Amino acid sequence: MTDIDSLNALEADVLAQVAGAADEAALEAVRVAALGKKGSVSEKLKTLGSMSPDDRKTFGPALNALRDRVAAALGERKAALADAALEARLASERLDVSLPVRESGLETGRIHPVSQVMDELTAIFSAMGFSVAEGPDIETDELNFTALNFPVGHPAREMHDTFFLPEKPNGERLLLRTHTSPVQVRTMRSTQPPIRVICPGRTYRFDMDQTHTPMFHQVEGLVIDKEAHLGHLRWVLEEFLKTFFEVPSVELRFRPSFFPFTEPSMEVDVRCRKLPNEVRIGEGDDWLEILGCGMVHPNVLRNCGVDPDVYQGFAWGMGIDRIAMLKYGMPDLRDLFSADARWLSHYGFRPLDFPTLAGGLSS
Ligand code: 2NM
Repeated sequence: MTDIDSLNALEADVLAQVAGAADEAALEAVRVAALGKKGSVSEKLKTLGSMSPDDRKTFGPALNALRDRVAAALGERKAALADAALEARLASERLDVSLPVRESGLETGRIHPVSQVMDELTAIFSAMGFSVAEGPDIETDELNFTALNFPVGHPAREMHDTFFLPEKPNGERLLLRTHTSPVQVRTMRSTQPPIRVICPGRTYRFDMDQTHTPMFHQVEGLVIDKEAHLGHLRWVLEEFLKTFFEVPSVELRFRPSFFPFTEPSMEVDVRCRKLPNEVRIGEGDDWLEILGCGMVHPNVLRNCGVDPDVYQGFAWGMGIDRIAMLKYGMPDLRDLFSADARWLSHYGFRPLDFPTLAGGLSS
């Protein structure tokens, strides 16, 4: 039986629970217990159907008004709790705007000096009309040796301490390239002369001591044209070294040498001053061996589909790691590959300072 007193008692009880709900979750539980499908208020509303018409006239409006007041109270309490929660969060989460800004990767990241020097080489030789070619680190014996006039069984192959991959079932033995010259072979075989190309990249030799690492970086250059000669080679090397070391002039000394892929072959020294903690290029009374070069051997041209009776060319090769150390005063070769973040933050370059001839290579 429903009467006004029990409705008043029910309303007082629900409103007391609404007022007492400590957070939004507790308030939701109160809402479900009162207005949910089986809630106390909903159950009362369901009794209207079985009432006499007179009772329904009395209790219908009373119950609906009760439900509306409960709903309104729930809404108000919910808003008050949300406000309080926000206030508490604002009070607890404080931002100290005087703290330094956390740097992004663009600020803290550094370009490795070897990458920087490769970018410098690319900028310098591009300005001279060279393009850049790359090839795979894993090569065939034919491309790394045979095409380059290192005959099978020739002792010249032993000058390179080669890393070989396990022999394949067909007897082929791939290797880690010992120089970037196979890229020049690929270029000559795929390109009609004239050719002007540099090939920077990783190279591998089984050698490890104070001045050698089993992986190192080389850049080799190649020019093929009808009248390319040693005078052009000398000019290219001088221009390159002047620009790279950012000095007004360099002096070179050519000594006869031997490489299987060039004839004649030469080793090149550059005039320098050796100081206790640095080497200054372009001045002084010392000489520093810096690269090897020569006229491309006719056998190599033939092996690469270039007619040696029509074309000739010159090539050179040098170690990138060593010229990077010389230019940027890094004393120990092994530091280049030690992956030490502190070393890199000291010797590395900012990512957006890309070297250009116009903007200054290293400034
Ligand atoms: C060197 C020294 C001399 C060289 C020769 C060639 C090719 F493919 F044209 F035959 N590439 N690189 C070369 C010549 C490399 O490195 C010390």
